Amino acid sequence: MAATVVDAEYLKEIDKARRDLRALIASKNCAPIMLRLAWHDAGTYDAKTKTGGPNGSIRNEEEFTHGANSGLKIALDLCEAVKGKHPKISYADLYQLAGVVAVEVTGGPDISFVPGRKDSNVCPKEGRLPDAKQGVRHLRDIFHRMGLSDKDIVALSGGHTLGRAHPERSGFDGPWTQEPLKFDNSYFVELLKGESEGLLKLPTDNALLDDPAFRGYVELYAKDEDAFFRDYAESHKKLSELGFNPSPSGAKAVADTTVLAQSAVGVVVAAAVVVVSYFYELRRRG
Ligand code: TBV
Repeated sequence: MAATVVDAEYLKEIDKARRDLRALIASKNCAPIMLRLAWHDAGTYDAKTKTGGPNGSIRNEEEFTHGANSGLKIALDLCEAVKGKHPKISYADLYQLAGVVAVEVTGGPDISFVPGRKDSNVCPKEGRLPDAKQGVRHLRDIFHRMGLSDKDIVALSGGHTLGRAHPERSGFDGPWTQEPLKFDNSYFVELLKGESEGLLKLPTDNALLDDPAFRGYVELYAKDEDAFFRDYAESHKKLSELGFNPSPSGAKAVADTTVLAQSAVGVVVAAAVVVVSYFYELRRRG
């Protein structure tokens, strides 16, 4: 594993990469597949063995050729352009940043992003991501293995507000919502409406209606978009940090820049006060 040292310079690169990702995602309309990439790198995590997770291993052919990752080479290649401009940034950070930006630029909630993930070349064995053809038991097995909760399962499923299934990738076809490039709570509204012409329901989508605990969250999120955005942002952050303990230096670097920014504001305000009092004094004397 290559170390990822989060210092002021690294944070500056993260900020630039964030801007490049905004422009890339807006111009290519690729928010959905970027979100799917972030999820598939992170979603291999196993809390017991502390293996898998958001560590960039999906960039290796051994992993991106897993059946569940079909089509994701497109997203990996798009990220490569940003990596080329900001080589310091780990792939692990880059893919998670792309996921956060994808949600942001399509109108979803802001998700707090802490950098410092290390890259790994150790690919998990195939079969850790969920299988769309299964039901409630399977969803719980997979997400609880990651250390995520029932609420996380439902909130994250709302990610299907973006994008569509492609017959040549998964064998399924169609979008989940009427506006697949807008991040909102329509996934849950459509799910409760039942089958509608042209929209997709996977067996795992319908499973969210079969279980009373899941269904409670579906109903909440369908009628309260603020609740969905709040829970989604929290669950997405958890997913993006599975097995990642931000180093004190990383957290400190983030805090330092905040303090720096605050001091900068302080200096500007102080200077303005001096200038204003100077002119005030001039007028009073003149
Ligand atoms: C695409 C299924 C984000 N997800 C997607 C496809 C399928 C699934 C279509 C792929 C294709 O043909 O292009 C079959 N993904 C699943 C299933 C699970 C799964 C069944 C099981 C739980 N999805 C997701 C989470 C997130 C996504 C947690 C993100 C937070 N997935 C996602 C997007 C797209 C897919 C945005 O899994 C559209 C990509 C829990 C595109 O348009 O290219 C919701 C949940 O993980 C199911």
